[in-house]
Amino acid sequence: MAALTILNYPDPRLHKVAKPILKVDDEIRQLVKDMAETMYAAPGIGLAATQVDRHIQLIVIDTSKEQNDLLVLVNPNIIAKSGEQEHEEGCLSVPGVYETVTRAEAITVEALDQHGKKFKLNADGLLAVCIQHEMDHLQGKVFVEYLSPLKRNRIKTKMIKHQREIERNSY
Ligand code: K2U
Ligand code: ZN
Repeated sequence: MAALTILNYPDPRLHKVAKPILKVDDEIRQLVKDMAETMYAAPGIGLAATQVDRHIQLIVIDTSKEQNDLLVLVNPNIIAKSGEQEHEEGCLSVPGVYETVTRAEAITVEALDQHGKKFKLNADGLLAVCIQHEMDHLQGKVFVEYLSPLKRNRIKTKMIKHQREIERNSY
């Protein structure tokens, strides 16, 4: 198992659009294990492959209290959505920033599991928020893009300073 490096906003690689996975094989299953380890260690309740610089349609999520109920979504598609909810969101690629975002209250998502088996999932509340947040990542979208340009630019400046600090401390 390996903990992976999470890209930090405004890294341009976070804006790459992920490609569909054509074969769910052992290499994908190993990436699932590594992403899950990275997510739990962060800690977080979701992680998209885009965030670890792998531009394929793969998401891991665990919204359980015990952090022992991993959900893996390969090539996910939202086939239905309803209602609206406002929720405070964070992002492992934008550390220390929490802002309210409006998203669909309930969704139905179709995906493959880590063995390539198709499944359908109805989600609402926090799970629906998390799936929509992660699917945005696969489209190259970071949640700060829902904020005003003023707020987004302040966050970008803060994150660039944060990245320079990380690089300064790593020498
Ligand atoms: O994409 C990510 O960076 C993972 C997010 C998923 C998430 C975003 C917004 C709302 C819920 C989940 C991280 O897990 S952010 C950290 C976090 C942890 C617990 C609850 C909310 C956010
Ligand atoms: Zn995120």
